[in-house]
Amino acid sequence: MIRADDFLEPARAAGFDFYTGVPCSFLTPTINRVISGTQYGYVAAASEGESVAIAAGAWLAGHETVVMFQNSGLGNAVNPLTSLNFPFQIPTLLIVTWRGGPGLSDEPQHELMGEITPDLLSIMRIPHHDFPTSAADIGPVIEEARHSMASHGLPVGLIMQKDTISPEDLSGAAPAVITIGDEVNHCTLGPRPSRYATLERLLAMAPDTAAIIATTGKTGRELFTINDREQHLYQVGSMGCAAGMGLGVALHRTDPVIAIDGDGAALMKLGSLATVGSYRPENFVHLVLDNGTYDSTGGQPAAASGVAFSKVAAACGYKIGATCDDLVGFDAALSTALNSPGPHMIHMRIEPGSMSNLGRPTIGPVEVAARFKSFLASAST
Ligand SMILES: Cc1ncc(C[n+]2csc(CCOP(=O)(O)OP(=O)(O)O)c2C)c(N)n1
Repeated sequence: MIRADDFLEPARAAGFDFYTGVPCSFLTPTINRVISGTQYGYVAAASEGESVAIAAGAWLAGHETVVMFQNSGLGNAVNPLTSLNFPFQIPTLLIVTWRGGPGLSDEPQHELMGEITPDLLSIMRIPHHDFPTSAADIGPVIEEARHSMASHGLPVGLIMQKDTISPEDLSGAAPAVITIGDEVNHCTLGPRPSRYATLERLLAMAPDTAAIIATTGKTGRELFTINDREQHLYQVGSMGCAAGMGLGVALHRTDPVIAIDGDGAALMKLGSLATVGSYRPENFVHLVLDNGTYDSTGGQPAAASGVAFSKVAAACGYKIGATCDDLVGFDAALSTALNSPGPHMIHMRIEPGSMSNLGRPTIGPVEVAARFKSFLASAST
């Protein structure tokens, strides 16, 4: 067995300075040590897919990241790993435990994933190695992972077996206390604006220092069509990951970060509201454009139309959850969000539909990520 610090300290020296994930009993000592040591930043995610998105945001904001979870959760992370990290070339060091691993008598729910864990990583083109089990192997493994991530821009996996790390106590981990936020209702119940008109208004009001992350589908395409700027990131895939990525960025700057969701995408990773509400980045604005449908795929009714996103957000610890259904209310909600400490949720009820001459980003994801990263690096804070 090695000690958690035998791995964490050389990893820190190699530049890994941001940790996120979801616990597994095989990871308990490592996570306990990361949480207890003030030198390591850790964000507890609500799902493994969300942790991948949070790490992607932290990487865009200039950090080298480590994502830790159980191999069961690798299933939850397949979508962002394949449709966010891969196309945008966003690296992270994945520590994946190996429940159901070789020679291990484990629970039935781990049997199949235990068999396929290395193959699943390989099939996702994620290079992987055994997590080091001796002190002598740690340096070379970290160095090789760092080198691979820098040269290919892709995640690297380390598969951790049971009892690799000696026990560590958990200390200094005060549970996040949620303070229920306020709700504000600006609704007039009149005709609703389009997504396009709302995005135009957003761009007219947001300062140039704001970083804007748009969810998959027509939201990103409309944003691109209105104006294409380095401070925009169009999430072409990873449905539901806008808030997670936004959180990862927002925790590392003070200028505004605006994550634009659809109602379908927000429902897909509703747990992200709780993560945002417990880490409470004051500069975070979460805009849900709610047309009640999966508009981008043909207007099918969304899973749960009519959800009061601002109530959910306030209950999860957002400072203010505002609901609006016209541009006057939107102006008021956005002005508050940009000029007072958040996190803020703006639940904007809009008409379904899009413009006829809708464009698609002509700039590829790798370039979008690179210029967004350099925007974040060059912006004042
Ligand atoms: C994980 C995943 N599931 C499904 C899709 C297909 N898909 C792309 S956009 C979209 C609809 C998104 O709906 P919503 O978030 O409400 O935004 P809207 O299209 O209404 O603006 C769907 C289902 C996808 N890209 N990824």
